[in-house]
Amino acid sequence: MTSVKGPAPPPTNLDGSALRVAIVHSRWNKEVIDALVTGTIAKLKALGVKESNIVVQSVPGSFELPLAVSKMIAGSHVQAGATATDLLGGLTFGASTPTLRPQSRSSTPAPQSSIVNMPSQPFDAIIPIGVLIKGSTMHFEYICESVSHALMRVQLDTGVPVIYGVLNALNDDQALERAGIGRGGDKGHNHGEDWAIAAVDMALSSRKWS
Ligand code: DLZ
Repeated sequence: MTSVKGPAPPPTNLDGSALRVAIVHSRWNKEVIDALVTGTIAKLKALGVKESNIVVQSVPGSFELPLAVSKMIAGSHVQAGATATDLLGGLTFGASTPTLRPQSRSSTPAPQSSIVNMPSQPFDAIIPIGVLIKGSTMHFEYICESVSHALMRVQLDTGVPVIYGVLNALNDDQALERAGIGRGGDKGHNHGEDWAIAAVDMALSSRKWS
């Protein structure tokens, strides 16, 4: 039996060509993060957002996302961070790692963003991306809850759409399936695509509402 759960089809008139969007992703659970960031960027571009108007930054873990989002919004009138063009044109998010747990210190680090400061259009939306996978302690519960509340607070305090791109998965398989890279027969669906749609949708609506 099919489920009733799921997003409605996106509006057909989403035109992101005038938008500037930021992605800030954590570096934990890199294989899943890489797939989600790639899916998000691909969908943003499919909706017309220019590669040069997609800024990508990274933070150590999901706990660091709210502060990064807050700072990026505050400084978003300047160009800071790598654009999707920088990343897709040379740097990559790194090779997939066989496990989902944090990379060992000897493995290749995720690319660091180049910082340049130039006047720029403020961000119309920001997409924090994190993958929390439940372990054997209460860590997961505390981080999931505090990060969710903090991201909502930044969104309401700043008036800039903050998309909820945090997966709270009970195990590796749930995380993989929600990034479209499931290891079973069904690869699942890349939620990064939904986050890109939500970002463009909210950015365009926010312009009308304000
Ligand atoms: C410490 C930790 C653990 C155990 N698990 C995750 C996780 O599944 N996903 C994630 O994004 N981050 C995790 N972290 C790191 C914390 O988010 C944070 O980066 C550190 O506690 C440093 O503040």
